[in-house]
Amino acid sequence: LDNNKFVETRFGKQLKPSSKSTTYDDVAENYDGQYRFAPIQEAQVSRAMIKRYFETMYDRAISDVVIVGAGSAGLTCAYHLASTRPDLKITIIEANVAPGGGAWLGGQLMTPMVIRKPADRFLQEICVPYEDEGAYVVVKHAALFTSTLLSRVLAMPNVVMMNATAVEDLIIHEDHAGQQRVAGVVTNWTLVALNHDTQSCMDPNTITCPVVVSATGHDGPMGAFSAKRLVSAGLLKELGNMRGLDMNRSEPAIVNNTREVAPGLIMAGMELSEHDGKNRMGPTFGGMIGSGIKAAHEALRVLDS
Ligand code: AHZ
Repeated sequence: LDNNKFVETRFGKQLKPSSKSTTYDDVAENYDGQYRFAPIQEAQVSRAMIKRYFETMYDRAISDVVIVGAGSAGLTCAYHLASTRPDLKITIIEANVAPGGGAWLGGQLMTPMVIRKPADRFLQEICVPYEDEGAYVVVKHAALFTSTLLSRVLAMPNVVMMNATAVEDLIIHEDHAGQQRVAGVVTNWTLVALNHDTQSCMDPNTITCPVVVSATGHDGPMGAFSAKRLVSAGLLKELGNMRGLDMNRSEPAIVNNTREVAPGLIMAGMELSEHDGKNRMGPTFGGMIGSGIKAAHEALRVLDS
């Protein structure tokens, strides 16, 4: 990296903004009136991606924290963890091609996003503008929140995100006293994970880590993954199942109960509603922010214990 081109900000190293805007004419002027690109060979493109991606996979096969699910809870957790502890290797696994979970819209395909106080403080921290309505604030488009948070998280040097990759199992070790402990995740390309019944052998990969944060949302095609796996693995008797919508009960309940639900496994966001049997809140996102921050604190507590 040419360090002269970057500035240190509180969000990490960022490109210095250019003093003048780039126009077509500026660029074309330097190339006889034609906009030309520097030449490249196709293999260079492949190698540029392959080298970095597989070196990253090699490195992150041992991570400090794996966050499963890049929705509002998982991303908030990643931001808080990565910014407080730049020394930690934080790896986010997201089953979808597009990270962000349900936070691209405010509710029922409508764009404004409602966040109840005091979670507005997180918007100030990551510099997302909003309208103040007293007890709650409104961001003009949920995508402004999610894209800003994503860019902050991905700019941090200690964060890696692997999209289109599903966690399809947990690594569960047993110590000499017979105590079971989550010790990492089992991953596969999402397309492979969805096609296990059509092919005979598509073995998965693994990432080991002392702490997994699961934030896979409420039940759906892939959601509540770890909660359901805890049941089938015998670590949880039965799912609590998400209860009906009650904004006033649900948000504090999700935040305050964000915790290590099994040794080595912290659960955050709406996945917890399925685990514990808590109410949903619908399109108010303060609970997801609070839960993500609490999950980061819990992860640090487990790492430091
Ligand atoms: O793709 C999923 C989404 O991006 C991802 N995910 C799920 N299973 C996965 C797996 N491996 C990897 N096995 C997986 N990734 O997890 C993300 C979950 O994001 P979300 O937005 O669904 O959950 P959240 O808990 O961060 O936010 C919930 C938002 C809701 S739902 C709700 C209601 O229904 O009442 N209210 C709010 C605020």
